[in-house]
Order: sequence, then C-alpha cells, then structure tokens
Amino acid sequence: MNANVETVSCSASANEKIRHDWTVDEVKTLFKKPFSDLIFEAQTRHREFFNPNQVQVSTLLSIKTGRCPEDCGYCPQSVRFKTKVETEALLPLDEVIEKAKQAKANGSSRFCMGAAWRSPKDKDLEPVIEMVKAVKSLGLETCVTLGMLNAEQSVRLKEAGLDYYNHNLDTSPEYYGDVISTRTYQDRLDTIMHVRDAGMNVCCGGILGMGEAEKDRYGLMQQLANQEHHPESVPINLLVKVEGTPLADADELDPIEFIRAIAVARIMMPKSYVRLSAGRENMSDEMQALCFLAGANSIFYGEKLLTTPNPSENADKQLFDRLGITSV
Ligand code: SAM
Ligand code: DTB
Ligand code: SF4
Repeated sequence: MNANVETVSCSASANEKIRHDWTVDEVKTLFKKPFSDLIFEAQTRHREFFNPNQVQVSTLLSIKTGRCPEDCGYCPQSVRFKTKVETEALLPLDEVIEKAKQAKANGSSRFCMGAAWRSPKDKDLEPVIEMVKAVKSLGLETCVTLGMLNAEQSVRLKEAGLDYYNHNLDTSPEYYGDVISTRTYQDRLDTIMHVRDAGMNVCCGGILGMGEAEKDRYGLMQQLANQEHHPESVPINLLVKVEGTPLADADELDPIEFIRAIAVARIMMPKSYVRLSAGRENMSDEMQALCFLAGANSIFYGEKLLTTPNPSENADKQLFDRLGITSV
C-alpha cells in the first residue's frame, strides 16, 4: 500500500482514502473542473464526514495588539506599516474572561486568542497559560496564535490544556517571499511540527487575494494537504485590505475563484473543518451560502476579527436561519 494513503472508516463508506500525496497538476485539475461538478464533488465528500447543516463557530480576541516586528505584507499589526491600529499591551486576565463569557453566551464553542508577536518569550507564556486555563474552565475549546513556537513552548501549552494552535502557511512556498521577509516558510513548517508533536490540534490555512497567481493557490492547497496529518482546522482567509499595508491595493480576487478554493480544500482535506475566515464582511450572503455549499463548516463569529470588522452576530444568526444552518 502507498505509504502516503491512510484508510479510514466512516458510516458513509467503509474504505475512504485520505490522501497526502497530491501533485500540483491534480490540484489544478480540481480547480478547473466545471463549477457544478466541483461543488457536487465537494458536497458529496463533505457529507461523508459531516452534517452539512452544521457550522462550528469560534470567536476571536486580540490579547496583544500591534507593534509586531514582522513584515507580513497583509497585516495591519506590523510596526513597519503606518496603519490606524491602536497598540494594546497584553490584556488583563479578567478582561479576557469577560470576553470569553460573552462569546459563550452568544453561542461560540471555541475561543481563539491572538497576539501580535513574532514568537513568544518563555515568560510571555505564563499569562497566556492562565488565560487558556480560565477560558477552558468556562467550558469553551481554546485556541491561541502567538507566532513561532519551539518544542518546549508547545509542550507547555499542551500541558496547560490548549486544544488548538493556529499558525498559517499563508500562501505557496514560491510566493511567500513576496509577502513576508522576516521569517521563512520552513520556520512556519517547523512551528506546525512542534505543535503536532506536542499533541495539540493544528489550525493551519492561508490567505487568498494577495495578488498571488493561480499556481500559488494550487501550491498552498498542496502544502496543506500533503502534511503527514491534515490540519484539524483549515482557515481560508480572503485578504482584508487595510490602508497602510503593502497589500492595501491588491487586485480583487474573483469570488468564484475563492469559492472554488473552499471546494478544493474540502475535497483534499475531507475530515478537516474548513473555516470561511477573514473577509466575510465584504462577501454577500449569497457568496457565503455558496462557500457553505462548497464545504466550509466553520466561521469566526462576533463583530471583530483581531483588529478588523466581521459581520455582527445578529447578521450571522439571520443568515444561518435563512440557510437552515445550526451552529455548533
Ligand atoms: N502573530 C501571529 C502570527 O502571525 O503567527 C499570530 C497572529 S496573525 C494576525 C494570524 C493570521 O492572521 C496570519 O497568519 C494571517 O494568515 C491572518 N491575517 C492577518 N492579517 C490578515 C488580513 N489583513 N487579511 C486576512 N488574514 C489576515
Ligand atoms: C486566521 O487564519 N484568521 C484569523 C485567525 N487565524 C487568527 C485572523 C484574521 C485577521 C484579519 C485581520 C485583522 O483583523 O487584524
Ligand atoms: Fe506580526 Fe502575525 Fe501580523 Fe505577521 S501576521 S505582522 S507575525 S501579527
């Protein structure tokens, strides 16, 4: 048997193949399918592993905002770009608990805390660990995104009870250097490996609409799906263009191409939660409905992402009602 193919059992089909050996040409073939065929395949795959009418909801909170030394060309929090983001030091524990309680009361099942760090110092982890423990004790799943981690830091977070670590690949290895110069693609893969080795769930995806070529979208999907284990959660972000960042004037991505990318992610990583992430504020209800049809089954919920706006909880509740979707 091919070592890159593992066989899993599920109720819908006994011997479903989960692949980790995609070629770029195969990814391209998926992207180029007639739209109806692509959506049908994605929806069929989706139903093998998930209830198609359920969407997982996570709430984000920026626990440390701005003045990040990195130069990620999309990010309003880099100290190198002149944006309107207001800098904020690490939030106090009681404020984080308050926000997590609100998120839970509004129906979120996971609370994701983000810090504008290149990588945390060992002493930075202490207050974050207190936050993780407190949020978990409210009955919420926990996720943090703090930048690069080493092996020991990953183990400390796992021992604190952290459920997910978010660290994105962002784009293809080939386009990556056009967007970020202060850390390498390999640095990102190393962090993901440390998180995986520590036994945490991996949340790893990318951003579309950064001026990348079609082949970069194929490359990103290939990198995500050819990991030894698929990330449990795959956030697909549509670039939020922020004034002052180098990508503020990036060309608009065709919405159909974005929906195709969701479908391709669903087909290639059929057991993962594919999250329709940043960028929903600029999407119509109809576009979001097509993303759910293409296999997206997670969103960020609540009117703010880290520093930029997200649809209101009310708007999302109405959309879910219209689509017969329940949140989990
Ligand atoms: N500083 C940490 C890091 O970069 O790993 C954690 C926070 S960082 C803001 C988390 C992720 O948010 C980035 O990897 C990127 O994928 C996404 N992101 C940041 N700015 C974005 C934007 N303007 N539009 C879409 N996604 C964005
Ligand atoms: C992810 O993939 N998207 C989220 C989360 N992981 C941390 C962040 C989106 C940030 C959008 C820009 C902002 O609000 O600052
Ligand atoms: Fe810093 Fe993260 Fe923004 Fe990059 S994406 S500039 S590492 S906060």
